[in-house]
Amino acid sequence: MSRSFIAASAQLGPIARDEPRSSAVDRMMTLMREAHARGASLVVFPELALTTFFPRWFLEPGPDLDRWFETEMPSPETRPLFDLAAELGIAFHLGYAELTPEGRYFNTAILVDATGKVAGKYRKIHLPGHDEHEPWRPFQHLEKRYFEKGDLGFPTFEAMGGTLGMCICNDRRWPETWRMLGLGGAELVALGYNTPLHYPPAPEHDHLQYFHNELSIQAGCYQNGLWAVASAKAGREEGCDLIGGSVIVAPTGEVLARASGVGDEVITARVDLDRCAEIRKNVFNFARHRQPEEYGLLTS
Ligand code: CDV
Repeated sequence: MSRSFIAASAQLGPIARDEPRSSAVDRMMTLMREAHARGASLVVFPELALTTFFPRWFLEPGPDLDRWFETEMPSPETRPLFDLAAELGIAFHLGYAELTPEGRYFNTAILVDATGKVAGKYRKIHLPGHDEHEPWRPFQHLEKRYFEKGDLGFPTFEAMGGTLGMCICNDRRWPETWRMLGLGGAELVALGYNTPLHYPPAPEHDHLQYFHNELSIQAGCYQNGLWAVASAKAGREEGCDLIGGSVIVAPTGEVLARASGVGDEVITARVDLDRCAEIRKNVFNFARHRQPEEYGLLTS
C-alpha cells in the first residue's frame, strides 16, 4: 500500500441527548461518502461519536448509565458504517463508550481497516474531570466516575502502509502520550475529542481552548516526527459549547487543514508517511539524541 494517501478528519456537530445512534451513524456515513469523494482512504471520527457527551450529567449506575455504552462492535446500529467502509475501501477511526462482557467500562477508540475489520483498539488512559457529583459546576465532567483507566497501554498498529497509533481527547495534552506512541513507531496518530469551551475549574483559560488544542497536537507531531488527524465533536450540545478546530498536522508541526465551523465538516490533506523521516532522522533522532538515563523522574 502506498505510504502517501489522503486522510480526512470528519468533525461532528452536536448530538442531542435523545438522538438515536442510527442518526449519528447516518451523519457519519454522509461524511464518509464525502471524504471518499475527496479521495480519502482514511477518515477519523471524534471521541464518543455515537451519542451525546453523557459524562456531563450525573447518572446512577444501572440502565441510565449503561444505555450510553456499546456491548458489541459492530452492533446492528453501527454495522452500516462498517459495511460502507468496506464498500468504499476506506479505513476509519471511531470513538465510543465500551462496556465489556466482564462488566468493565472504557472510553475506547478503534481503527477499522478498508475491509471493515477492526485493526486496532485503544482505551483512554488520561481520564479528566472528577468522580463525584459537583453541583457548583454548570455541567459535570464525570469521566473519572464512568470509565476505568485504559488497560491496553499505547499500542501501535500496522495499517495504511505504515504504523498508526491512537489517543483520545485529554491524552493529547500529555507529552508522554505522544512520546510513547512515537517510541512505538507511530507515524500517524488518530484522535477524537469533546472539549468544552468553558473549563469550570479555570475559566480564565476559556479563551485559550482552541490555542491549547493546536499547541498540544502540533507539539506532539513535531517532537515525535509524526502526523496527526484530530477530530472534534463540536458546537452547542445540550447547552454546552464544544470547540471545533479539527486539524490535520504534519510531522513538522504545520497545520495543513483546519475545520472552519462547529458543525458536521470534512477536512482533508495529503499525508506522506515518509515525511516523518524529515524529523526523525534529524533533530528528533531518538536513537542518537535521547538521554533516557536522565529521565528517571518521568516514571518514578
Ligand atoms: N473529553 C475530554 O477529555 N475533555 C477534556 C476537557 C475536560 C479538559 C480535554 O482535555 O479536552
